Amino acid sequence: MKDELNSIQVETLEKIQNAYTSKELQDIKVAVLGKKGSLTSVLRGMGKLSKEERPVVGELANKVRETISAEIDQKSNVLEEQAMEEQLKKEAIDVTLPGRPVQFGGPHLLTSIIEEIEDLFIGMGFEIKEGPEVETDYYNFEALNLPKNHPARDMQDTFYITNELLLRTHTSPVQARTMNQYKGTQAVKMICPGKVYRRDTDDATHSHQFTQIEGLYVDKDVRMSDLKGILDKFAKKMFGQDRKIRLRPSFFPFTEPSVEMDISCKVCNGAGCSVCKKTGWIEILGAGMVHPRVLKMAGYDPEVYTGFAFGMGPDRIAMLKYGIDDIRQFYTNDKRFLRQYHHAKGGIL
Ligand code: 2NL
Repeated sequence: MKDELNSIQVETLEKIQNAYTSKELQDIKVAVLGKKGSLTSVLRGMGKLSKEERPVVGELANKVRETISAEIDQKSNVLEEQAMEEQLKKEAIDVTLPGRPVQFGGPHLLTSIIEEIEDLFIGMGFEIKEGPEVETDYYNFEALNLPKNHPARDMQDTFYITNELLLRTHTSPVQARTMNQYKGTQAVKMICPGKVYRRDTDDATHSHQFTQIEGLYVDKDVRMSDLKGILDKFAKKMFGQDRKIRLRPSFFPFTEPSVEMDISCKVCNGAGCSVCKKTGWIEILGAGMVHPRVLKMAGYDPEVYTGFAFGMGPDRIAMLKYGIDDIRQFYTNDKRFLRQYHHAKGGIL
């Protein structure tokens, strides 16, 4: 029996030495010290021993168990430590490695231009107002002195949804709505940027959807000279202090008199080039004094109130400013095109 115990100890210690995982160690423990383990079954047979032999073998058996237990515990600690070290090695983060590059987005060129224009007019006391893109026939046409059968209301130029509803063809209805809301009780000083729609076939210079910014200043005693002063300030801030402006007579159904504004060409400084089509001037916007009928329909007495209005196209301004020759570039979202203008300022105008 002593030999048996000694060989259990020797064999088990060797197995422990060769164990590589906690599971293997656990299996060894069960196989030797467990209920059906080899050491346990030896101890069970002690009943057959003589009185003299029993304590001697008992003592040896206890020693063997303690030795094996201690060895298992120690090996278990070693294995746990190894496992931990391996895990730490696997999960190690090298904080000195360079980060993965992140692609930043940026504002669309039209957004930048619109925000720049908004800032300039906010600085001159104008409010920004927005309105619906699906409009009524009344606010888009009727209220702006474009009565039924006016050529501008042609089905060929307008996206009609029903007889009464359409996609707005300009942002003026936002202004007509504002005036209608105030009903002649207070002044209006606003600009309204937004998307507008026309039934056009898309090509390099036409888009069925583009952007517009219109401005309106209605109060007692607003004059043409106020319009000229504001537009001159705007042109100089937007295109450079050395720019001159020029007003030419024009026609719009909602203004009387109506004008178009040019700025002197920065590319050739008036000498004539391809950008200004050899005229030395570049058309930037249309404007005029609000037609008395438009004021009256919105509840403003044209004998008391006067006003000016203007409208411009950010698409056209961006194309002129950056030498862009195809309006579709703004709407086809080729990131290589858009990325060029993420930090846009300046340009050729
Ligand atoms: C252009 C010309 C213009 C207006 C827009 C307007 C609005 C109201 C009353 C009177 Cl509510 N006028 N807007 C006036 C003159 C010109 O736009 O060439 N736009 C791109």
